[in-house]
Amino acid sequence: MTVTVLGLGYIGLPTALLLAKAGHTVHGFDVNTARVEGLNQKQLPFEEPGLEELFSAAHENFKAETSVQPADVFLIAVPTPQKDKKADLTYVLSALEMIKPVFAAGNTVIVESTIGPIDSRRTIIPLLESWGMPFSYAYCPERAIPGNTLNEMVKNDRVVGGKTAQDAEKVKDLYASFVSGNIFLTDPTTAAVCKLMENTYRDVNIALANEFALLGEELNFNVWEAIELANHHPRVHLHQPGPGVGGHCIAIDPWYFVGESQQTALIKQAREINDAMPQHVSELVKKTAQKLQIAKPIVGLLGYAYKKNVDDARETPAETVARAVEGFSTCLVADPHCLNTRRPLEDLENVLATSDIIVLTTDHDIFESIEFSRYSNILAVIDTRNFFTAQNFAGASVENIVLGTPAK
Ligand code: SAJ
Repeated sequence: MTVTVLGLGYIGLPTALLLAKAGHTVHGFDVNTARVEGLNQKQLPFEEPGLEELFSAAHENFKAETSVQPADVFLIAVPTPQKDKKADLTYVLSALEMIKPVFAAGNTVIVESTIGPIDSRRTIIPLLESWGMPFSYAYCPERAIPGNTLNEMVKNDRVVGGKTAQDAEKVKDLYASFVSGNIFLTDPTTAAVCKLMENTYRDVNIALANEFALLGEELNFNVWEAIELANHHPRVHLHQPGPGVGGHCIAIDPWYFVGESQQTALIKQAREINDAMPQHVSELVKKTAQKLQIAKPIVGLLGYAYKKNVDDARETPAETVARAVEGFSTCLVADPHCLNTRRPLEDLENVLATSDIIVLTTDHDIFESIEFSRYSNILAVIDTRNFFTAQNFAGASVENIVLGTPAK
């Protein structure tokens, strides 16, 4: 098959390369010409385990292009930001506009971008129908987690939502060329709802864990220990509290239900609980500064990425924590994983050597070796992920405040 992949980001690029490695001829298209040129000079635009090796194995069948090439299949993996609690389809619609001039009767369009529950039925399929040619269509939500994208793209089960049963079968065959997991067939609306439910499930459960963390601080118990013990029950799988929810999925997708229906009280409440966590972390910092009697502390945030061991800072709660903390402190942020962020980041050693209060925002492995005894300037550490151990504090006289545990 010849496949044109539109959008060479966190999902589109690995998908394009997996298709190329499976033997398809793949044209990658991105509106960012610098990214296209970079790829053709073998420069990858972001970090992802195994991506470099995959790129070397696949590059003979893959070419990045600055215009949309004709193909049997057009796969759309462009961003769908949130706008008014709905998926903003601007980039999907503009990708479709770019496909139109090269589209031929019988071609297939696949959308992988996260869209609202009824967007295929309400907008995308009618638009394709208006072109007046026979076509196949499927909505196939991506399910890969940043940091383990390649593995999950190959091994995870997939849901293919075809406009017709034949469309679904056709698209299943394409995915089966690189997916070893099961591929389940359904209609586009069910496929979209399924994707949004997966991330909403996680968001609601993280909100529950965060609420338990607030209870831990109020009622004087250690939420981390309580969750660990509760999870020994065979039917309980509590999630972990933290400084809030980031990333381009869990913090956004639940809104796509809220934007379509009034019957979303729990989903909305969970979003609000998780969105309030950065402010709570900032309050912990403020209280600590007051206790230490430092009028304008230097606060060092460790970690800017939205989760451990990735360079991805989309919707990161660390940015919200930093903005809140800046109201009463000088805030420095260090993250050796993140290189191209809008916020200027500081050198890790510099942050450790100058801060009065350290806040662990992202549990990157590289922070495991920090020895607080080496920095006499640090008076308190606020750990929002229950990350540091006694080893990090050996020989140090630092107050260790852990989110969701009794105030000392
Ligand atoms: N987090 C917590 N507590 C937890 C788990 C996560 O606070 O117990 C936080 C993380 O620190 C992070 C955020 O939630 O800030 C989200 O991280 P994540 O690792 O749970 O998920 P994502 O956003 O990286 O990827 C998710 C995945 N969805 C599910 O696990 C249901 C992935 O499979 C999807 O492909 C992806 O969303 C997507 O694109 O939709």
